[in-house]
Amino acid sequence: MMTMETMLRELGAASHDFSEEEQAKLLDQGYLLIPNVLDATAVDLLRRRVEQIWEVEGEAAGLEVHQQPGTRRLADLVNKGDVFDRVWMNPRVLAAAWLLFRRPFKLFSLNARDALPGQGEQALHADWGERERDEPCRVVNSVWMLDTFSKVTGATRIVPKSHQLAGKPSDYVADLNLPHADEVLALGGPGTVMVYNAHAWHGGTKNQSHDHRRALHCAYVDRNFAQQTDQRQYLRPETRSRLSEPARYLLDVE
Ligand SMILES: O=C(O)CCC(=O)C(=O)O
Repeated sequence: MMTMETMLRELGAASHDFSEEEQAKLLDQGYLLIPNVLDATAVDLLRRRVEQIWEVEGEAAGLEVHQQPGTRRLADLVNKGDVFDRVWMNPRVLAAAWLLFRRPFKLFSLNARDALPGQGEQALHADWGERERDEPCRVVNSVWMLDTFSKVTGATRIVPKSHQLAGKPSDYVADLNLPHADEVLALGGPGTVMVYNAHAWHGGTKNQSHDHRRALHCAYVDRNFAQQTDQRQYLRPETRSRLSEPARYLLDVE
């Protein structure tokens, strides 16, 4: 029978070591930027594929989860190309997620988000409801930069250490749309990934450039909770036919 530990070992995540500094960043600050997770060829393949899907899906793009004014979104990317396997099964990101969870987890969702020029700003939020005092990490997210994330292009903002607070962001902040005094921007070139404890308050900022600001969001959830995209419901036969046993475990479609 597949277990969490076997899955991590078979997908190559068990052998990933993070330095003390990286571990502190992830566990204490709540996020870690990992450069060069994707090389230029992989970024190009992913950009092409998301553009194809946007073209084909048109007005319906993103509907499986939600659409958002000022952005183009996509959902259920597990079933929309094997090019995405390198994302949701990435050993380094899975190893980082394991550091945060330390308990069995599964894929929550794999989505794309493009903040359109002049738009894309979001209120600070956590990707979970109110956090109980001492509640363990229930959700880990990762932002995969397909374009450069800068102050101008609308990098994601995140408030370090906010994942440790009980309750919800509005218990602490009067206007969640304003910049927060402690927020930092997740800056990086295409191929960089920010992994974060998704109880941490974060949000998109405005894309002030004339270009795309595309990203994939790959999230994992404590295995005892529901997925955002129910993989059993959405799994296509052609996806199932290419999945290894550990991949099926990670999707929870065994
Ligand atoms: O794409 C981003 O910069 C962050 C998006 C985000 O946090 C969300 O859509 O919930």
